Amino acid sequence: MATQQKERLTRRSLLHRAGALAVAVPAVSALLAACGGGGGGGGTSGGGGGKITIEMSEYKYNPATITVSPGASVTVTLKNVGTLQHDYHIDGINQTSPLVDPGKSVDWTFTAPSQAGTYDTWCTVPGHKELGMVGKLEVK
Ligand SMILES: [Cu+2]
Repeated sequence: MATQQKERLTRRSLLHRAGALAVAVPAVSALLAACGGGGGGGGTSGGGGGKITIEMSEYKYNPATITVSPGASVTVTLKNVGTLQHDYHIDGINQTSPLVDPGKSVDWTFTAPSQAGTYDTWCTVPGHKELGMVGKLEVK
């Protein structure tokens, strides 16, 4: 009985340790993913070969900044994970995606500005830009 109890204690502390690991690992992957957000653009800087997914919700884009090559034909998957319609407008070249319904994804292709620089992006649904639904398109 005493042995059993000891075993149970040991197992519990192991579980405890495993639990701590389980908590720590996603935190690290989240950090990596956050860093990878910019790095993910690395695939796209090749000029349209990479795939960019932008999650749209109230009232933000994730990632907020994407990086593309000058003049590239870029296809982004606009995934609306929110509860309202959203779209994606690029300042300077005045291109706007179709409106995306909640829970839907749309693949939208645009031609990146030929001039390197940072362009503002925002949602054209009234009020959303003011509520912070803005981002950046980095062209380099
Ligand atoms: Cu919006």
